[in-house]
Amino acid sequence: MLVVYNETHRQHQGAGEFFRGEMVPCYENPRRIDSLAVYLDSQSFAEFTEASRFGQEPIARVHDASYLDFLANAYGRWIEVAGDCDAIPHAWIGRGLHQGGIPTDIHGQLGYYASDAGTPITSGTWKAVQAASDATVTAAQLVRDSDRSVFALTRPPGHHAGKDVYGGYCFLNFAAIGAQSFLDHGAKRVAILDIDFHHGNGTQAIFYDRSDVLFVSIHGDPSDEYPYFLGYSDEFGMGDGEGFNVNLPLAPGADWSTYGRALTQAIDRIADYSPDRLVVSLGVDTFEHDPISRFQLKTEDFTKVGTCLAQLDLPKLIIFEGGYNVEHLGVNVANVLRTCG
Ligand code: OKP
Ligand code: ZN
Repeated sequence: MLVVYNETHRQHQGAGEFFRGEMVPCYENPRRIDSLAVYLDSQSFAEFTEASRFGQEPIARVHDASYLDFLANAYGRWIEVAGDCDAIPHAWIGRGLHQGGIPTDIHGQLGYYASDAGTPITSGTWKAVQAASDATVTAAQLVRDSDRSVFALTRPPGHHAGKDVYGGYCFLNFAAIGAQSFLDHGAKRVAILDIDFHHGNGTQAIFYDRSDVLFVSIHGDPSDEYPYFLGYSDEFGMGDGEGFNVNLPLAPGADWSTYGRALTQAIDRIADYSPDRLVVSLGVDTFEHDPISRFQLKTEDFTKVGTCLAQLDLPKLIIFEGGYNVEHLGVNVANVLRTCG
């Protein structure tokens, strides 16, 4: 399998995230990709290639121009008032306490565009997420050209980013950028299967009123898991998108017997949609020893995940999302990639 890799991810390196009342070292850090890349490089099925440059255009197909302008300049504006440290908001919009305007102050803008306090903007964040978008669009192009599955080895993850909102370690939604890029190159129907432990709220929201993208997600029940406010089973899509959003939340502790059934359901729905292209948001934070998640998949279960995915007989654009047990990331991801077709 082709693996699109870029070094620039390293430029996004947050010092800490706010969790349980204190700053803790970021779970989402460059060691994740370092460990994963070393492992994949040792596997004969993985063939590394570099990303090409596509610039802002494919990003602007998904995200608002004003949001991209904010991301590009946020850190520079932050250090003028806060000094050389990561930018994190301290104030948010409360329900019913906002008429729609965007404040001019950097603190106000951080609160306007952010959804949580766990997603620091650092000096290199904008460079890193642009490079990750390039890797994604390169991978989509390689899927089209080669008719084979391609893995975009990127970080930070993307599936919590909405068209004008960041959070959950995510700034740009790479699954959405990849799906839109397929549509812009002739696909009529694209399915996105999100198997990260956390619900892909950003991806869902971006495509919620559209029928040209089917979004299917298996994740921890949001009533007691991040992202809390979306991911429930009664979210079916709206307008033209009604019937094209499928959430399969599972209770904490789900192991293969439960997870495998949900995956079969997800795959049946996707097969039924008969997409031209398939994007997989691959998080391996469903692993039993993930430090921030609560499913119980074992390393050998990821081979079963891949084998199930192989039933969808389409080349896949596979995007790396979550997975925070740095030591076991490589083997878990490789077990999916080796078997998924
Ligand atoms: C991103 B992805 C732990 C609290 C949870 C946000 C989790 C974002 C996960 N620090 N904070 O879906 O893997
Ligand atoms: Zn996750």
